[in-house]
Amino acid sequence: MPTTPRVLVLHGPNLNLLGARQPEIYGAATLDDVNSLLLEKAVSAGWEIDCLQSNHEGVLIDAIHAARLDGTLAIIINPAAYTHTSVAILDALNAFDGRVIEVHISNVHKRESFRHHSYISLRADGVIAGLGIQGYLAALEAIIRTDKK
Ligand code: CA2
Repeated sequence: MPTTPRVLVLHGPNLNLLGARQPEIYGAATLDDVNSLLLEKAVSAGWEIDCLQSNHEGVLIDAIHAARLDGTLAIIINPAAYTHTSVAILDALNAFDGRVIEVHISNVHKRESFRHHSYISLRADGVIAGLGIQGYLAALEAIIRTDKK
């Protein structure tokens, strides 16, 4: 009997504030809104989905390690500010064999120069930036269409 394919969605620090502050940059949707849309799309395609937000680097790394071992096929990650600082998250993703898609709500390339470099992009199979929360749904669509069940 084939197992249900699984995708993990990781949201980095401060993304719990989505919808509450800086709507001109990040939009009006909350993180619960994003996760509900992802859940609806995943379930209708026959996928399992886990969504986790953490303000702590180690919690995100532990979740990536768990995904290595539990059959997760793909990770969608918005590492938030850790994008620009975290060799540790890059190393964890390098130990994960499935697909990795990096998502940014804002177009980081239109913003301050320190946001132009991503450690995570050294590992990501795809990168989406500047599409607002639609970027998460585009990432999930790509995974559903291309990752074999
Ligand atoms: O554009 C993105 O998705 C970012 O990953 C968001 C990060 C930022 O550090 C990256 O450079 C780009 C910031 C996440 C903070 O999110 C907030 C949302 C609402 C209010 C305050 C912070």
